[in-house]
Amino acid sequence: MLRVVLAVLLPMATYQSPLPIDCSDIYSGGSGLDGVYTIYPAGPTSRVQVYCDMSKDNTDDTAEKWTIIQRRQDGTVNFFMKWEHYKAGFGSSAGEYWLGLENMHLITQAKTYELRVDMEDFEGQKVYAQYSSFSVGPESEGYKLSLGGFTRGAAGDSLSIHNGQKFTTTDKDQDTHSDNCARLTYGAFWYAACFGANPNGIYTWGPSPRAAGVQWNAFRGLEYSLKTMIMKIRPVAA
Ligand SMILES: [Ca+2]
Repeated sequence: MLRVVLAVLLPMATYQSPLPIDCSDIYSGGSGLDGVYTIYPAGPTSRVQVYCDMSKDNTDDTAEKWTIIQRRQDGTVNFFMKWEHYKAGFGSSAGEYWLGLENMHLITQAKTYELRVDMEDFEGQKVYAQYSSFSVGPESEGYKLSLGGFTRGAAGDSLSIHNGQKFTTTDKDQDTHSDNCARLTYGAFWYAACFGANPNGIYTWGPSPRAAGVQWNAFRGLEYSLKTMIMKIRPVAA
């Protein structure tokens, strides 16, 4: 008798619990540990592996449930990739990766998110920059970046000049420069003409005479390629 009841109830229970679209949903579902999880930005058929930063940090007691959308840390993944790769995402969710513009668009359509960029240089300085909101428009609008104001962080603001820009890759020029910024800087980003930050630049281990590294101008300038750069988002608390 019990077996019959369960058979009826279980599919209903599964149906009623929505699939996670970000790490805050996974956290709400009872998983509080850092690590790789599966999210579903476009429904049941769209499994996406993502790294969740669930741990609290020293700067903010509530800093947890972050969904990592981009991560550089050791130069093991080639980020000088074309449009289709930046659209779909690439790399390894346990290591370096880009979550993909389409996934970013779908996720940030569903809720209001804030953005934090963590970074570290090769001398051990760790800083961050935080922004009040972050969303990515549809492909039909060039995956345009909508960024809220800089709120805090010792890294300083190097991202505001990218607000409102479309995404540019080496094979798709949507920047405001007469040339292609992705080709000029060996990266791919929401370039203007060209950038204050170049998170997807070439991994070049520190001093970098050409403006082509993993850079954040307000922190170490345009001739220094950082050790780590991590972009992560979480829903703004209601
Ligand atoms: Ca251009």
